[in-house]
Amino acid sequence: MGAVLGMSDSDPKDVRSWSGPINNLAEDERRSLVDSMSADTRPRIAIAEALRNRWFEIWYQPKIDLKRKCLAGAEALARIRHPHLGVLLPGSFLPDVDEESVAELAQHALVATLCDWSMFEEAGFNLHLAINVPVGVLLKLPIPKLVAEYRPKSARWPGLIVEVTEDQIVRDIALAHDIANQLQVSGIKIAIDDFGAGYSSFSSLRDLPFAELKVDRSFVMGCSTDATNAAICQTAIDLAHRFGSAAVAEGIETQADLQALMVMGCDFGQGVLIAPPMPKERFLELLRQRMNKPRAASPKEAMQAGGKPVGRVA
Ligand code: G
Ligand code: MN
Repeated sequence: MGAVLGMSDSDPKDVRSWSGPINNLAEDERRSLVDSMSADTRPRIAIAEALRNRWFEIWYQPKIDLKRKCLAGAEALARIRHPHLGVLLPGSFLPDVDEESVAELAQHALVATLCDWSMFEEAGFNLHLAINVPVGVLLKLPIPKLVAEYRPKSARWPGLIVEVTEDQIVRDIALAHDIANQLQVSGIKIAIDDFGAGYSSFSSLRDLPFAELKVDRSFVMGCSTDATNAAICQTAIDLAHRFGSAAVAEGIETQADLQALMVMGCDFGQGVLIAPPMPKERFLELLRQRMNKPRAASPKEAMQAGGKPVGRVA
């Protein structure tokens, strides 16, 4: 991976890699950065068994503000660390699973992210954290009660983002609307996940209060060269802005795609080019490293001082 975000001394706008090469990753952690296992060879693990044995870990994938060139938040992603099979991605524990088990896992992720926020804040970062929860599970969980019990007490807490996939939202838009309104009271905002893959008609989203539109990675990949994908990304970004929401590109893997998305006016970006999902401890370590670096001068300040332009630290 390339230079650390904003630390390139040749181009202050370089956002190629926030994480830089991630050292200290065990071999199985490195292999699990993106889901490359085929559906037939994946081991299958029951969620209840993994929860009982405390095999679940919440990993974090940094989300970068592409305009301010700094870390904006992180998406929480569930992983199993199996004693014999190593680190497993959701393909090994989510397909065909009953809603009760998904609810238990979602509750675990909700409580973990509410608790972890304070740890990241102590490291000097006020982050917008996001979790992934299906609509059915949002209805089952006592979310206001859980948030009231576990939310950070700090007045600086910006709330939590819940990512709901577009196909689930458009299946019952009135229900999604009710849920979004109810959750707002608890400081929870909705992001529309995997946007573009759900074939919604734009008008169905008209009245839904959502904070983010997350453009599905199948359209992000190759958006610098594929005219169709570029058109879809641009349309989604413009649509988000017209609704007063932010556009997030998921799964950015190449410098060319990142550049194209920045030209299109995309607000936030995630993807292995910038930073892969990583265990909480690695994420915290990177946050602390950034805080301990002397704050870099703005490009303008650096130019005035006669030095090379440097970017933001975080
Ligand atoms: O559905 P959702 O958008 O929440 O998917 C998140 C998943 O995408 C995670 O499991 C994560 O491992 C994977 N992911 C994150 N960044 C990338 C990327 O740059 N490329 C690919 N192929 N997958 C990614
Ligand atoms: Mn997501």
